[in-house]
Amino acid sequence: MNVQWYPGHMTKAKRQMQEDLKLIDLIIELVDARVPLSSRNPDIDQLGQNKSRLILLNKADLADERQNEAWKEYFQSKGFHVVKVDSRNGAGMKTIQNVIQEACKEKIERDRRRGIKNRPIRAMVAGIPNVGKSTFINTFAGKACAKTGNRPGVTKGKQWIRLNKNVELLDTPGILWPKFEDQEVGIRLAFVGSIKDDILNMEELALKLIDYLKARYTGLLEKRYGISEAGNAVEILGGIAKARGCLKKGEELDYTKASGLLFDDFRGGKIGRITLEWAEQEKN
Ligand SMILES: Nc1nc2c(ncn2[C@@H]2O[C@H](COP(=O)(O)OP(=O)(O)OP(=O)(O)O)[C@@H](O)[C@H]2O)c(=O)[nH]1
Ligand SMILES: [Mg+2]
Repeated sequence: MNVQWYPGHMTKAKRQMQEDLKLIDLIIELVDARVPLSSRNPDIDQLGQNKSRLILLNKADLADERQNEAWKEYFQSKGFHVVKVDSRNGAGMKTIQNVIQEACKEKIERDRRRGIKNRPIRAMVAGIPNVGKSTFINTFAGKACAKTGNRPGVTKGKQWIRLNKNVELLDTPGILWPKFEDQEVGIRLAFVGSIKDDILNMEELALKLIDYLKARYTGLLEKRYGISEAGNAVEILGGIAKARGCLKKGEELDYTKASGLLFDDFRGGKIGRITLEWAEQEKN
């Protein structure tokens, strides 16, 4: 988890992905519903040409439901199949089965024309670190899954998980690299916990989150902490510190502790269902 990506890592991951893609029909791409664009991999569209594509808005339970719908439409308008899911409690899993058939309609047709019967759809799960790939695979595959063992004839002898008679899943999730050029992307990924906290200035980050919440989700901080949102971000963070008794020796407010607490609450969905980038802004 929380892999640090260097150019060498990215080259290696890209090569691995290219190899894996040769074996599959469908890419199941997980994105974090709170940051659906920032949590996408910049190269996947190019790498995944000619493959059926399914985007899962994972952690939909933590994101704003109105935005979930807006993002679903957004990706559908770009030609993707989309399902909202909560991989922890399994919401959305039943829909996926049908959507997979729909997404792979052409392959199924092609097989039929060639007289190939019952060749399962082969899929792989891909996404950036911490987006929920392992959780999704466990929930989706469930207990019924059986590893189908090495396939003869496949160079590397990959392991497959048989989900049912129609679908097989490549058992190594493809870990993708996020985009790094845009600092705002890095900040949003840090908000949701996809970048190591200890390399970041948590207080600075907390102030940014407070500014965003105050503007876009007015009143949620007031409600959670019983504080006023009237002041600037530093004052609000001070208010949270006071409300939660985050104090250093000598009664001085402990902003670092308050920042940690704010992020624990935010990432745990305690402040509310919050989306950090809005689909409306991406329409054009
Ligand atoms: N609330 C919520 N939490 C989720 C969901 N899916 C995954 N998580 C949590 O997100 C965290 C990361 O999940 P993993 O499944 O380990 O993510 P991953 O993509 O396999 O991460 P790497 O193996 O590091 O690439 C865990 O704490 C999960 O419990 C979801 O749909 N909703
Ligand atoms: Mg994992």
